[in-house]
Amino acid sequence: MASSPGGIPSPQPSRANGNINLGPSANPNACPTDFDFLKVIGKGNYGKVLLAKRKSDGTFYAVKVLQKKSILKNKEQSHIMAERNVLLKNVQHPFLVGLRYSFQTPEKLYFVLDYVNGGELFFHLQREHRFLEPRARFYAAEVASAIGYLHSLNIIYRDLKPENILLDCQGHVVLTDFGLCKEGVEPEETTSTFCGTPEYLAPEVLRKEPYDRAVDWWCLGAVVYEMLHGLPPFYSRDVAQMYENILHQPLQIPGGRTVAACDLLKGLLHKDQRQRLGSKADFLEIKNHIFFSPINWDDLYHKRLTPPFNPNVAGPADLKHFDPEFTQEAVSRSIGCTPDTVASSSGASSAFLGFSYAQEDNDILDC
Ligand code: ISQ
Repeated sequence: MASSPGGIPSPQPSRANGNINLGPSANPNACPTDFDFLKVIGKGNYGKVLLAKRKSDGTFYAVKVLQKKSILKNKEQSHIMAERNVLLKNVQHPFLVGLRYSFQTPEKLYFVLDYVNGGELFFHLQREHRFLEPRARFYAAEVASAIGYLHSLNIIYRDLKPENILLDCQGHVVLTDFGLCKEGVEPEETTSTFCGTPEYLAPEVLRKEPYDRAVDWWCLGAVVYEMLHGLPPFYSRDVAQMYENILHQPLQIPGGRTVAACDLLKGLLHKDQRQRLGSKADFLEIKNHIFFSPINWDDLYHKRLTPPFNPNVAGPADLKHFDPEFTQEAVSRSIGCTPDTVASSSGASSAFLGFSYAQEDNDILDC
């Protein structure tokens, strides 16, 4: 079996039945009927994240369900494949969501992820408008630790934004949504494909220039800026104006913040990626910045630092921190219920041979 850069075996399609050997983490028998799908807890361009209870043991998971068709239409299949591989590589890191296993039906992809119920950082930020520096520092340090780890695996996260930063039940950061991660990027390499949220786009990305891991430090700067000031840097309601601001407007830092915080923001939000904080020694430069001097990075990694905010959840099924816009939406009967056609050698099914494929006679039996 071939190996990916992180040492996880690359998915190899078995020609006989379209199944794939995913190694020890594969669950070839998994299928949608293993779960009760309870609530929609997140929605993205290509699918939904559902709170699901595994029938066999009552364990809660966040199951990400993606329609193969819509992904294919948007030519995003390579991103999705990257997502699965990246998640498989990252189950070891304390601040990255763990992928337990993945499987597919002819029409859909399923990612069985750890369920994290402290809510989105964005949700808490919207409620409180902005955070004080110690709180912003704690989240920024946990995020930076995760990003540094991804970089050590030659992975660029690319899509760091508050919506992708969750809190666990204790208040620690958990990064999700690896759909835009770029795998196998060596330190000297750059890559020039991108789709992401405009607010956080780095100038080199807007200019469609090749970019490297420094793009993630720009995004960290954008998130820190928003945590401290309540709005993204260079923000304008007019998207064209915002692009213009990102490219040409000098960074404006409102008053009332420490010199260390201002210096960090200036360093991370440097328009020239070669002069940006983190562009030379990567995570080490961030770790050593004076803003983070109160952080003991070893304690941080081992979750020995008490989170500045306790989400106070009653238990694993407590959804109080999820936006009602998501949690009140009925779970579509199509989740696991579509009468998927039998996998064929062309079209949507065959384009996703990187997933374990649980053959079902007819998904409609799942309901
Ligand atoms: C895990 N727990 C809650 C929500 C989630 C959203 C996306 C990915 C993983 C998640």
